[in-house]
Amino acid sequence: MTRVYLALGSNLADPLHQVQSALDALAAIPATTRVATSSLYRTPPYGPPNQPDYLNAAVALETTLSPEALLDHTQRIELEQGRVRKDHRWGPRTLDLDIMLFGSLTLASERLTVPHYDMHNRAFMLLPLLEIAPDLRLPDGTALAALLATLDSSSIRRW
Ligand code: PH2
Ligand code: MG
Ligand code: MG
Repeated sequence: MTRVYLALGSNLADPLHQVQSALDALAAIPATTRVATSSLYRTPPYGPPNQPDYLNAAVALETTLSPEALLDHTQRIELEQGRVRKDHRWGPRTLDLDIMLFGSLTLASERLTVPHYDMHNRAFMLLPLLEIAPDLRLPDGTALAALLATLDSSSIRRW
C-alpha cells in the first residue's frame, strides 16, 4: 500500500459539481481507497489572471497501483469530466487531478514528475494538503508546514 496525495482543481462548468463528481470517481478507482479529503477552498488564479477563481482541495489515497496505473485513472476521470487539453499553460479547466506525492517516491518520467514540480510554490496545493497531513514531510525531508510558511496564503478562502 502506498499513501498518495492528489491536488484537485476546477474553475469551469460548476467547480463544486466537478469536484464532488471527482471525489466519487476517485473513491471508485480499483485497488485504491480514498482515506482523507480536505475542505474545499476558493483560490485566485495562479498564472494568467483573466480566468475565474479556482476550487482547490487535496485528497489522500491508499493504493496498490503503480504511479503510471494511477495516472491512467486520474487522466481518465479528467477526460470523463469534459477536460479539453489546450495549448496555453495554466489556463482554465473543468477538472485537474495532479499527483503531488506518491509515498516517498521521487520520479521524473515522460508522463509523470513526483513530487509535483511546482507544489513548493503553490499555497493552493500545500494548504489543503497540510489540513489532511499536518506532519507530512516531502521525500527530501522538508516539513510541509515549513514549506507553506514561506508562501502567502492570505487570499485563500473556504469555498
Ligand atoms: N492550476 C493551474 C494554474 N493555476 N491556480 C489556482 N488557484 N489553482 C489551480 O489549481 C491552478 C491555478 C494549472 O494546473
Ligand atoms: Mg494537471
Ligand atoms: Mg495542475
